[in-house]
Amino acid sequence: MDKKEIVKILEEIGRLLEIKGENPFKARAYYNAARRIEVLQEDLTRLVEEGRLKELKGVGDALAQKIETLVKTGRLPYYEELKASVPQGLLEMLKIPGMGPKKVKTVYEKLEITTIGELEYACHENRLRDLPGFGLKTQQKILKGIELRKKYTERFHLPVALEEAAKIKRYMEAHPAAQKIEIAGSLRRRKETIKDIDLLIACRQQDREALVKHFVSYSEVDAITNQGHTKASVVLKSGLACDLRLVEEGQFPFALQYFTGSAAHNTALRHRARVQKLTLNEYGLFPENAEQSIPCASESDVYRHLGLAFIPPELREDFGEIEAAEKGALPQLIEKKDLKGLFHVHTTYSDGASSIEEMARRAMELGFDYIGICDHSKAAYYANGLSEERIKMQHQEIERLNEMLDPFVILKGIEVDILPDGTLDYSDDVLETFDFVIASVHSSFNLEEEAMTERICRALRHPLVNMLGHPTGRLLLGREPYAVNMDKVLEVAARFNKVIEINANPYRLDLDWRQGIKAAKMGIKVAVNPDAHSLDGLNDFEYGLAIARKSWFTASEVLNSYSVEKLKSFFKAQQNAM
Ligand code: DGT
Ligand code: CA
Ligand code: ZN
Repeated sequence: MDKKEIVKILEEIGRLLEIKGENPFKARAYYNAARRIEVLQEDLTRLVEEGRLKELKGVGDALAQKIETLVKTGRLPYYEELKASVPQGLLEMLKIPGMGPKKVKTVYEKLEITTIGELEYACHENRLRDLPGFGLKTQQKILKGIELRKKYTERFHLPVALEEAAKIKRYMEAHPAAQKIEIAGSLRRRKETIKDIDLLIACRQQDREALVKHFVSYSEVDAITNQGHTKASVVLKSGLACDLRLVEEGQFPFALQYFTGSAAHNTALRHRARVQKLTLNEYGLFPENAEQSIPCASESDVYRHLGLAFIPPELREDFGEIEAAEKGALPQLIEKKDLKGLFHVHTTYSDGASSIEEMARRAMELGFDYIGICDHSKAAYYANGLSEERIKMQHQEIERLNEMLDPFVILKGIEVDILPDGTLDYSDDVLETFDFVIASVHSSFNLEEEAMTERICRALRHPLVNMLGHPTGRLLLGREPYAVNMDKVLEVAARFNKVIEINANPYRLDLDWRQGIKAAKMGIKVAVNPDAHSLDGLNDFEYGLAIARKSWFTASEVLNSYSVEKLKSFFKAQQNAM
């Protein structure tokens, strides 16, 4: 092991000791030893062999022995054990500018944060701002650092990708040679994360060069990775890549179908074409031995010629959509116009940034008839969870606002913590004062699968629980779901007529749509919940709506399509059914 590596390990030991909150002198001794070795003129191995390590200032017996072990064996059990004793994400967090060991220790201890993804989420929820030694400036700096780091990761959250795609689409549309233009790929399918933007344009052959040139000259382009006659690729300043493909107008429907994917859907579709003695590719749909494609004016035409109903892009994942399209059994997917209200809205009563009235008025502006306020319960002390006393205050305020804002309705909800044993942190007589109750897991993420599953199922069986919040706790690109058997959870939800949340926050999108498809088949109801912590957060419902569609949901199984009256009786019926 060379000197550089040894220096690195000694420094890391120092940082680990700091994160663990050990005696500061101990950490400092390691930093000091690292410095001494770094500037050492002599050969370190010789120093070890001659037993002269202790000549280095500040290096005592114990430290000398550890360095010796490192030099001689290339390993140090003490270091390995130390490293294994803290979550790995904490060390990664140190790479974020502004995050020193002390700060890492603070967020770990106070907020149970163990990954960069969780840290990012906590910044968005203003959780760091109020921690000792932090503040708004620090929080902003950390968030900026995380965003910079993300530029070099592989996949992106939906909002960034959608925004970048919309901008570049507008930019390309402004060119007179673009006849048709569409975003294809995973973005059009509303996958939960996106690798790159696939942009498709129809133009005349003689205009291709000009369009490629226009594309690579876009002001947001950071690097050009490919520039050809019919395609070009760039990396945008945000780190997101964008592929452009140019086709003739007649090929556009086929190319759009092809580049929308998914690859699995396309493979299945090509298979089907072959059975019908047709060849399907990005250029057309060709009968056997034919040079000319069957003309199609739209994607619907392409599907029609294959004997299929039009398959909405969100469903093109090879999850049974082709069979359903053949039988005319595709669901009538929920649409924006079906949504009458939103649940799971936080306010300044807990960790939200706006008042109940502000949230309500924004929801009215968005055209909704009601919102369900769901602040945190008392176990969520880090989020200023509500004491029984403050619940009463909040309910009085809601009643006053309801008189003022009529016919708009504010529902009294709560996001109650599911404690590790599956009980809730309010008594039944408190829970009864709400119009509805969402139960969520916010702590002890590390339970074994069986214990976690029973924890959640137990909460779901509680007669006063109406919905399960963010069922797996995942943070997209940030934190894995906790170990939970979702099949069992869905079974319990189906049996007791409980609603599963589709958390619409683009960092969560939890329930995952793959589970969502199962839930829809089982007749389980879902709610598209923005989990809004600010006025703008209300708009997140759009992402949740996309996931509800991607999960094959029709309006009738999505709670947000209910009127207030229907909702109230539904919630009552849920409780009485138990
Ligand atoms: P992403 O970019 O990873 O978020 O997901 P996609 O689906 O956008 O994947 P991408 O960008 O690699 O390709 C866009 C579409 O092009 C893909 O959904 C289907 C089509 N495609 C690309 N390569 C192939 C392929 O090798 N086979 C088939 N069947 N389709 C392909
Ligand atoms: Ca793509
Ligand atoms: Zn929550």
